[in-house]
Amino acid sequence: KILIIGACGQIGTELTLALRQKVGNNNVIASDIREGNEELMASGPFEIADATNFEQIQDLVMHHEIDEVYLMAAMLSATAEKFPMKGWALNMNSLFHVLNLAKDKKISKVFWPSSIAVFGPTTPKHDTPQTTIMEPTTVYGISKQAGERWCEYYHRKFGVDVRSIRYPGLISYKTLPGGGTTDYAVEIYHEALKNGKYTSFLSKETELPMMFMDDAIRATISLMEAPAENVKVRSSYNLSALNFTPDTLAEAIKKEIPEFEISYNPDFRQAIADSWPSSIDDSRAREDWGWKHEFDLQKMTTRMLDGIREVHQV
Ligand code: VAH
Repeated sequence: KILIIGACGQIGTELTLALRQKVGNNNVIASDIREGNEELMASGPFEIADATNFEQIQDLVMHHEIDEVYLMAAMLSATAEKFPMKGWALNMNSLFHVLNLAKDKKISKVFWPSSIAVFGPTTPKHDTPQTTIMEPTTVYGISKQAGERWCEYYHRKFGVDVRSIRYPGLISYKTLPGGGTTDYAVEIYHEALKNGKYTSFLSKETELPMMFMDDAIRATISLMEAPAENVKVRSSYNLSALNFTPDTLAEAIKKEIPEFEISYNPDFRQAIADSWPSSIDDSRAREDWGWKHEFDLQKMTTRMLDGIREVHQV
């Protein structure tokens, strides 16, 4: 059985629905600190739990006879800059609890998300390699870099089967993202449909690695299903699909909504975005477990606009 911690988040929601489709609703226990959207809550078992509370997580694992845990709970880049110690505590303690349950053989496999936020201003910005200089300048990035080191340590020292992906900015329509720097690329679609215009909090030429959520979910499940011997990277895999600027994204939206207008008013998140790569080399993921993205910018734009119209009745 699978336990998803942080099942109500931007990734957790769609990961829960996809895994339930795959292995059956009652074989996937969703848990979070608060309830999720209607579709998630109606799709199978749900438990309120605090990811930083070891006893609560251990009780869920024992009570539901869990084999695999997807730890999707985290405080993202922008919010963690406002609450550094809370962000560190949530992102690290939740990981230690799950890694220790795996070390004690109470669960057999772990998925833990990392992020391109592990890279910093001294990292090569274009086609960022799998192994390179990593001097992250955000609390979130520091916690993800430290988390990757712990995952690799628990794999090497205790044989824990933990697997991880450095997600780029993820774009989805079923849930709003929470407190990320790449959230502009989700908000813009909602605003384009609602008001026909959007003011971007990142500048016109800020190029960032991005991915449509369907690709991210497929990559996650594909990595978790790969034979253990193929998963040679036990820190976290670079993963890539698209990279674009707010200007390029606005042009793609204009192809469907010609009167759409974008303006720019960079805020504190500009400095975070400037510290991250513009594009990522994910050749290791392609070699080790056959990764290949499916959504290009126009295909994603069509899916986002159709999805928002459908889900949010715009
Ligand atoms: C954030 N969406 O903005 C997350 C992600 C690469 C970006 O880590 O913090």
